[in-house]
Amino acid sequence: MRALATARASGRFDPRRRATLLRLAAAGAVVVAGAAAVRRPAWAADEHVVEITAKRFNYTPNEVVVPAGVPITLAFTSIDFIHGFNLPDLHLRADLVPGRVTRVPLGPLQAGTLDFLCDNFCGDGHEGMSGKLIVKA
Ligand SMILES: [Cu+2]
Repeated sequence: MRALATARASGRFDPRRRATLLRLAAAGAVVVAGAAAVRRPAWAADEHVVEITAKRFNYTPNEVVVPAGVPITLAFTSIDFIHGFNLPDLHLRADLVPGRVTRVPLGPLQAGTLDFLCDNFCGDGHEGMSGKLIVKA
């Protein structure tokens, strides 16, 4: 876009250049759409990933045990609603949009138990939609 603006400002605007820029923008849109269609990203080899499914009105699993001192990533898939993930002790939250994997990197954690919950109202059982992240030394 900067090239287009520069060309306009200088009075040297070339219609062929505009067509090329439009083709590049269209190609970029196709690449972005293709990346969004990839449902499950590849994890790095040293990443401790826990996959969790969100569904009215629970997380599966709803108790997760992870090792302390190792970078942890939670990978959520919602199957029916834009549920929330809120981990108050770490001041973290995310929207869990159906059809995509929502990665929540937590970094290395100290031993203890952290509670998490859904913070998007998802129906009559919403208040009970919660889980525990148990970090073991
Ligand atoms: Cu909810």
